[in-house]
Amino acid sequence: MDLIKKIENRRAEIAIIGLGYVGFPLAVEFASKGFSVTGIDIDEVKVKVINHCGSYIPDVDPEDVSPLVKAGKLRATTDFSVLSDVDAMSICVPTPLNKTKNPDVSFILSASEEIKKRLHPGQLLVLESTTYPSTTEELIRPMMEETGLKAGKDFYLAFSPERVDPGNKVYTIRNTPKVIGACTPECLKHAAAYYSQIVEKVVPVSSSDTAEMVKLMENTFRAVNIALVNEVALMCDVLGINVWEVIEAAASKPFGYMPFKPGPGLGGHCIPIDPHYLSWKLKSLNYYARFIELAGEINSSMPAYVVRKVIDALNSIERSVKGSRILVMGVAYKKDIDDVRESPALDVVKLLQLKGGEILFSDPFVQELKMNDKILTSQQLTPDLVRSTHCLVVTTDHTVFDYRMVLENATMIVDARNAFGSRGLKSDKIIHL
Ligand code: SAJ
Repeated sequence: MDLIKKIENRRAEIAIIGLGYVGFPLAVEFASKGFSVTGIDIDEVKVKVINHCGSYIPDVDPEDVSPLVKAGKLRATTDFSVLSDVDAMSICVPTPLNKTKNPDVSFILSASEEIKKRLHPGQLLVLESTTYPSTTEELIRPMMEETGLKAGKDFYLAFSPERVDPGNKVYTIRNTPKVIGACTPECLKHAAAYYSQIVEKVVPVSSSDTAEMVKLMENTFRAVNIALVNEVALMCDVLGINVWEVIEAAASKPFGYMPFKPGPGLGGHCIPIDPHYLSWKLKSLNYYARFIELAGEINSSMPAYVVRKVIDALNSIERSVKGSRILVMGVAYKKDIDDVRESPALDVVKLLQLKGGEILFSDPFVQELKMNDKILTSQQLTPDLVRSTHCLVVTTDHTVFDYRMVLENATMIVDARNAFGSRGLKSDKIIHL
């Protein structure tokens, strides 16, 4: 039976390589549609949790995992040899930056090597990991065609960017349109048939390069606009204007404007990283992506700006950072999630520690942090604890915090997220961005 038929009657065997915040939900989605899905990850802990019907991703409910595992529709393994028996696979491995802020596609390459060993006619491969334009066409395609098999004839190859927004309850895999670009029309047809089983809308584009660029455009758009609004915060500070009032009023414009908010910097595994994949690729083609580089400079200067606000706050009560007890509220990279990757709050903690402050943190989603060789554990936010501090810093505005209690008991507060102002809580002891 040909692959499209197998996909359409959900008989295709599927593998999802990489079971992180992209791969694990994707595996669950395909399995819940009736496909037999094998998740592959190098992390044995992830594999064990899944095979025991559990979940380590807040957006994936164990209640959804359990029936799928018990029905034999979903399983996980560290063994890539299963790829010999699958018909279609999505590669969802990380694409970080290395120490010199250059793209690290080693995870894509090692997954591709494993696929190549088992590549056989009739298989569909889709890369989902965010990467620079030409990765699919110039890196993966030649690797696979070294086997003698041809893309579009013997196997099918496409790129389809992930659009997972961790914690977003409104937009899920199902109702988020899926962009797909492929190496040949036949490849596109197969990839579209594959994803049409789990998403409402597929958005085909003319090539895998185009699809790779779509994703980078989306995330560069965010990084640049966040940098712009961060610079507006710096300008308003100089002008003595409340930037939050400016932003709120600007957002009343019903067209031609999109509200972004200043903050302590840019966190997460995508927005701070993806644009540098684009600027790196362009540099190799002698083009300097000025907006991306400038946005990076501004966004990464925000933690130090927050620390300057803490110094001002302590100064107003004739204290220095050294010898003061400072509590950081929220260390995840954005509110109501547990992920601390690239979180600017970590930079704020590090900088304050280096200035000699006694730094505590409170984050209901994060139990402990290892900072400057110190292990910090999350503190319960109680009136006594708040009273015992000289200054609190809101770096992540988790919904669950009791802002009113904090305001009643705090000496000074630096609010990097307008967490108090947005709740109508005003006071002279609050210094905002
Ligand atoms: N941030 C601001 N101001 C803003 C918006 C965000 O400072 O106005 C900060 C956040 O606090 C966070 C960082 O930027 O530290 C990234 O925030 P994000 O909302 O972009 O969240 P991510 O990185 O978890 O997810 C994004 C997706 N988010 C949205 O579209 C809202 C989406 O861009 C991608 O699907 C995803 O990255 C990805 O995986 O590429």
